[in-house]
Amino acid sequence: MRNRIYIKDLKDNVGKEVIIAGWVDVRRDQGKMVFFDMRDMTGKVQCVALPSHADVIEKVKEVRLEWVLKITGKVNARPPKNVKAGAMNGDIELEITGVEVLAPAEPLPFDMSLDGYNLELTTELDNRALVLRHPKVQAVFKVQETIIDAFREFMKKNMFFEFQAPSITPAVAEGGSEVFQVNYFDKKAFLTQSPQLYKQIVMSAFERVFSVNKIFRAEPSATTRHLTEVVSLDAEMAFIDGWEDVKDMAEGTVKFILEEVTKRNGAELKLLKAELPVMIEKTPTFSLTEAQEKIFKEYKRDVRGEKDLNPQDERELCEIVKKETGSDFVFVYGYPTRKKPFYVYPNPEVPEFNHGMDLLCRGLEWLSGGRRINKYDQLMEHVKIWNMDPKKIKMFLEAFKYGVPPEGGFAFGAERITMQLLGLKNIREACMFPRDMERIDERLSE
Ligand code: AMO
Repeated sequence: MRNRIYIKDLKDNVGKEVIIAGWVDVRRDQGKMVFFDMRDMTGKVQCVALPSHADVIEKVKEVRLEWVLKITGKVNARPPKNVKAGAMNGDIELEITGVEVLAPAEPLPFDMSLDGYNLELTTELDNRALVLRHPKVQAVFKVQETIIDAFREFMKKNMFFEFQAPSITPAVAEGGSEVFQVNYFDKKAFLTQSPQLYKQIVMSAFERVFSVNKIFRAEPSATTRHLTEVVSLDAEMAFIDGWEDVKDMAEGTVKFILEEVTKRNGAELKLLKAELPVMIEKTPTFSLTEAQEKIFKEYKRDVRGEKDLNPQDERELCEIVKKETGSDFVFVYGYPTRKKPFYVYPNPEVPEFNHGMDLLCRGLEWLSGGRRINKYDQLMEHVKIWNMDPKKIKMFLEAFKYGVPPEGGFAFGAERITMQLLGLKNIREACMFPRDMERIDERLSE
């Protein structure tokens, strides 16, 4: 729009006539005057229609919340008694001299004011298009934007190459039944569960690689921490000495993300009353066996020998570590080899346990990764034991035929980090358009 200025720039135009455009955010009628706040992508400002502009008063009388207006007006300093210290544009207001309605809006179905907004999650999701205008909802996705941005930035700083992974795949990477099958012309294919095999192929040519892409998991249960479509932040690196190098890179990535969110999202964190998790100098790290011992010792609950940590174990371990060290984060490594995917590297000293790892924070898994098998013969052995069809992963195996250095990598879901960073109760709040068993925009049961 020609000649339009952004609301954030009004303060530099005191005394001048300007044009702004945006939405009506709050409306207040006071006697013969009409006040309303206008909102654009840069902020808010109070506008006032004075009785001296009879034509303007007549026009703005019909204006309601969320109407889209183009306003011509004079930027005035507010009288000292009306100054709102600390608020954006708290010391100025726009005296309306002309108004054009660009689009009217229907009456709002619920309270969208800053403090009055209080919706059940299902109502929020049913009304996503409107709710996205609320500053608290926007704050969540602004933080998520930083998380993804910071991941990219940290990877590039460390010489990782970004590639695009395919979403349609001939084989199941992670195993298990949590996979969507799709009709692919006259054949069957799968929506990718993870770019795992592709990041390993690309790593074998580029050394350090990362991708930001969608993964799909046919999660058959409705939990507060699972989605069926996830933004996965994936990394893979060659020439490692051991799984600890992967752990250090994962730790550095998370640390950088926390720093960037602190730097860029102060306003959003304040609005959401969010306190970021604490990462100490060296994140505490335990083998699965040690973690289970800790839980037994502290809570007298015997999970020793179990193949994995269940949600209660994850919560309790995080509580113990927080109490002992102040860290909200903890790494767990050394899972039973047979319980994890075929590509994970078995510990040469104790082959029943592997060099895979998870990063937990505030009672939940954030990230998985570890060292991978890089020698072709060992990989083929695992392909056999895991009952994989080598024809379906021919391209992956081919990379390893021709020499691949010791390597590893990790991945984490952008929604899960967003949820945990901000202390949200449900992962659906951290996904703009969540897909789950019960919803693809609309509720599937209806
Ligand atoms: P994994 O299956 O543990 O590992 O997934 C990695 C991370 O992705 C996120 N995530 C999910 N988030 C929300 N809903 C889901 N259904 C969901 N599934 C996964 C979590 C999890 O920690 N290939 C390996 C990674 C690797 O080894 O590099 C993998 O996919 O944050």
